[in-house]
Amino acid sequence: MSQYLEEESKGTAVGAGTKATENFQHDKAAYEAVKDVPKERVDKLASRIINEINNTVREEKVTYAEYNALKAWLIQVGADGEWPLFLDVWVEHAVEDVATEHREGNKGSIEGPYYVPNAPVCADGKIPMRDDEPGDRMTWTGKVTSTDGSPLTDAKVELWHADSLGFYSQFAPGQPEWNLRGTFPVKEDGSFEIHTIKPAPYMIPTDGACGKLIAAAGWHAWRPAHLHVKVSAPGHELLTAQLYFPGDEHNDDDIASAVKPELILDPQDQGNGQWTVEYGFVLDPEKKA
Ligand code: MBD
Ligand code: FE
Repeated sequence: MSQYLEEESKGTAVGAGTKATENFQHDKAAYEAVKDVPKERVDKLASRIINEINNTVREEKVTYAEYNALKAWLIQVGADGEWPLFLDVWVEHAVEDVATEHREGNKGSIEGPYYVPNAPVCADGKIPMRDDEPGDRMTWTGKVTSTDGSPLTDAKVELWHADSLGFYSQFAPGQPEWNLRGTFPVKEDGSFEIHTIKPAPYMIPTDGACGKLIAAAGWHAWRPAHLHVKVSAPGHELLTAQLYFPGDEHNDDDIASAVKPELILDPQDQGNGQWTVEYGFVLDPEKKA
């Protein structure tokens, strides 16, 4: 266990941030998706955000020293590769609320900066982990259905989460490439059974620009323990969500504001470090244009 901590804790904000930034930039879809947005829309959004900043400056009488500190800090966010972290922690939750407010099915939550597509398919239900992976074992059963209750027999659940030390594979050193990342196709009846570990509370990197802001403002850097999922099925809206654990002290003050009561699990302690939990997903059919 301490052998893992030593290796994994060599990770830095710049390391995780650089990887998150590179991964995002490999997805060239970001600009493509807005290529038909009219300039009136861009004008409105950009003007509103700039005006909000100017209003804050005037109302709070922001000094040159503060303005220069902001400039230095923004430059550092980029240098540390922390724009994905900054945006996903402090902005994405509002975007997610807007994007999913029409849904009748499952509540979702933010994706965050550490998703990697195409995780190995685990037909046996076992997520990739080290032989001596630290942490309690958890067997998770559930079913994927449509909003009308019918099972979605071609659904798949992609699961990714931190290890028991709070590190994500591919973003901190020391873990196998796909550690605690897997793709789980459901069975013929839409059900799934996944074997993984219970993750630990997660502290966002504190040694980069985001950590500097958190320290300067007297905030904390914690997210509650969480499992990330993407659940998909043909003809249905992709569900991106996170699942949480009852009693976590950060469920009520998640730095990323991404906890919803519907997403808190009810795990059962089977003793000897073994847990079971039941949680299924309800997907909304895609609206026909
Ligand atoms: C995470 O693991 C996470 O889920 C979010 C939203 C931000 C930073 C790290
Ligand atoms: Fe996370």
